[in-house]
Amino acid sequence: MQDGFVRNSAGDVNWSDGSLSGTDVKESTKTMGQLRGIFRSQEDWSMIPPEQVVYRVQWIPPVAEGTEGGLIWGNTTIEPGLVGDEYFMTHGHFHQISNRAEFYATVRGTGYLVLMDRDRKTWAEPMSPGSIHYVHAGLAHRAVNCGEDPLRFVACWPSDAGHDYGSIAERGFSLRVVCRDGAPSVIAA
Ligand code: PAN
Ligand code: ZN
Repeated sequence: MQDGFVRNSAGDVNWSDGSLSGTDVKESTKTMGQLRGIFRSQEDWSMIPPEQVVYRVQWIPPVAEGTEGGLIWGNTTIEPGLVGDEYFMTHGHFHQISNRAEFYATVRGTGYLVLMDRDRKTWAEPMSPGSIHYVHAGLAHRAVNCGEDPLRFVACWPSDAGHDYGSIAERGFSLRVVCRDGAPSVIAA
């Protein structure tokens, strides 16, 4: 084999859980303390240790974040758990550039992908292993783990999409996913 003709340009995905390996893998962790104001009940939120991990994200940026025309591959693992009657979930965001879409695909676990447009019309798509979710450009998106095991999904988004967390921090989504009689229920917020 001649040097330079065959090489791996990004990294490796373990399809059994979506995890990534390789030299360019970035990682971040979101704890309960970092999710202040996201869950409905501040009182229930304050009873959970702030260092409790809610979710982890891994991603590979083959080009610098912010670069136009590139893509980023990543995954998210949301731990199982409840804040009062509300399931553990991601913060949720709009993309900063409003015409940037995204794919999510579930690897393990069950839950919902909550989607909301700028008029606050909100709906939810069930997530289960193998489900593919196209997040249309302009929609806010949040994943919710309704199962007893971690919810793991992979995602691919444009490298210049950016993350607008402020709108969600201020007003949230207009739907919440809560546990009613042991089963998930999607209710108006
Ligand atoms: C995902 C999310 C990831 C974590 O990679 O960033 O699931 O959710 P928050 O960013 O809302 O904390 C994605 O949607 N990227 O665009
Ligand atoms: Zn996104």
